[in-house]
Amino acid sequence: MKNVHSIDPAVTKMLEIARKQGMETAWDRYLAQKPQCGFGELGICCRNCNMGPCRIDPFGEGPQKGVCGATADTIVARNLLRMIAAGASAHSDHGRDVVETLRGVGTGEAKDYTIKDEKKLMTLCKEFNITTEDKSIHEIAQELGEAALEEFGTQKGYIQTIERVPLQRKEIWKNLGIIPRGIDREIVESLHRTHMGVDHDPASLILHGLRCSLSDGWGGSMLATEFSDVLFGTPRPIRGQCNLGVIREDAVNIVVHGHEPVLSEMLVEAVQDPELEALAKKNGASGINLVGMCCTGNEILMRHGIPSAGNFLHQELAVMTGAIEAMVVDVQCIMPSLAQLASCYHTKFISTSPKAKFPGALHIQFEEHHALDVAREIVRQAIENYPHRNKSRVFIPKETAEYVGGFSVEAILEALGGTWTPLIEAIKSKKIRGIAALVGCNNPKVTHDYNHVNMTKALIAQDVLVVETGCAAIASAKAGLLLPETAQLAGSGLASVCRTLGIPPVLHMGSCVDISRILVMAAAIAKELGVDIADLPIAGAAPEWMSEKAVSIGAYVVASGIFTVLGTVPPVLGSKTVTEILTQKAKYLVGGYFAVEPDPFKAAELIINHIDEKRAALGI
Ligand code: BF8
Ligand code: SF4
Repeated sequence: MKNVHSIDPAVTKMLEIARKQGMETAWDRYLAQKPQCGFGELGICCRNCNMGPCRIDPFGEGPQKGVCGATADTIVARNLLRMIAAGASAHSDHGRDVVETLRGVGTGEAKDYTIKDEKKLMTLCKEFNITTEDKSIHEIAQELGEAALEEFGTQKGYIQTIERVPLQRKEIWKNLGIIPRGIDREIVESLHRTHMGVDHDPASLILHGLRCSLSDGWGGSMLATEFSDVLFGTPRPIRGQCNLGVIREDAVNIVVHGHEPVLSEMLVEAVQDPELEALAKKNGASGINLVGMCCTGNEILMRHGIPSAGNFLHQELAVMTGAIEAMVVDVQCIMPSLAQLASCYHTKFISTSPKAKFPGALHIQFEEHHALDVAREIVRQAIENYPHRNKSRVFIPKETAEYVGGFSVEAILEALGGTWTPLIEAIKSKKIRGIAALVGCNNPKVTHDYNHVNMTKALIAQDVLVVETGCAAIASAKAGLLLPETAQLAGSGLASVCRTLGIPPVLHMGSCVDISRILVMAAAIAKELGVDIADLPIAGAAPEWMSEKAVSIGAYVVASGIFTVLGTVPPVLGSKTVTEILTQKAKYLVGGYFAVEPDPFKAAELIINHIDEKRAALGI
């Protein structure tokens, strides 16, 4: 699909507003960047030392080596490893903040947080070999928090959550030497290996990339998910509204955008404060309307049914409605353009993380030891900004869609009646042909939401149960695909399972760190069947990915044995060797491998063929 920015009518309307008001968006800046640097696209430029920058001539006429002698293979593999390390560090640092909050609950420092899922707390204690008898809940939380913090720098040789992996998989990792030894360690070693003059062998660099990514998927991200569940509750199915139409003309609108639920959960609490509610009314508003965006939006959507104003490419458009009193952000996927854009409206752009500052933003630092006070101050600032809204500039597109989110592994198990057997039976009888995980971002290189929505539809039509996270899940929510009624778009087998269980054919499993939920589910099904994850009729896809986190995700999904289709081209094609390892050799090494397919219908076919192959091998 060419020359169309988005399939979402709300986006099309807002882009018209942007044009009329002379506002610039990511789509404009993308066009201004074209043609994008060919060396960068192929991954063959290196700035890792000051003898460079160096680049390799892709046509074979110019230089084929950097000043140090590094070849295209080395440069591409090094760049890829750095992307993985950056992605893994983002997820894992998020995980660390959540774990620290739990420890803070234990010590009493994080006094505004509580423990919402004691059962999960106890289960995790068992996993981390922590005894709980005769200990208070606070002592337990502190001890578990400290044990989990150790995982980042553990010296015991491997991270604890690796025990969740089926034995066959662990054996593969052991033989390849890629069991992650500690979360921070793998990231640090990635930077060491890619420093000038260290690791130059593309296979060695990629193997370490897999190890580093595993410390994210089975480590940092998994801790983020599990500890968020302990603190904020394990999600259960919940209904809500989605898209820019959730912004209200008569209310104080606060958008919370970014990733860490440690902030968004406190805002959820603060907006319920009767005093602030009264202040909003005093300032002429009907109330306070908190809406989410991107993954932090997913976190509060999953647990509270808070409306989501949209996915990654909606962030600028939300400000352009002219009805946002505060855009509150923490970390990751926040466009720095928001600062200047907000200054063209009355919107306060409020940064909160000591790690993420933006020139032009109002910085109100979020501190976990007085979290609720900070959240209240942010809400107060938003309320007091309401009278500054220029009503003549307000345009809110009407589009909203209903969704059902909240499918944690626990919720799926409950829907199945407490065991995996009904799901496994449905797979065996081919009512469910297989499972596909669609995850990842938006990217102005491709028509917004087009790949997500069309791939999802194509897969469910062929009886593939789709599980989603991140901006992919929001795309489906906006398209109305996250509803039990969507069963009518599914093949007859999948539709019958959905009707029996009362679930949608597309399950929203959370934010991007919650891809760890998908791993846990895959591991559980594999263990139940007595096979490796790589033997299951499952696949992954990132149809519109853009972030380095997505690179880490792709790597750990593949390393976990799962075939993965990418919808935008990764910067690796400058090396035949690296491309071959990722798309072919990986299959023999770890079971999973990558394919690149920008067409969502063809990508769905690749997944279905893969699922059928796996079914045949299992004899089902
Ligand atoms: O972690 S899907 S654009 S919001 S990176 Fe970002 Fe991509 Fe959205 Fe969440 Ni994930
Ligand atoms: Fe060039 Fe080698 Fe330095 Fe990279 S590490 S910039 S290829 S000299």
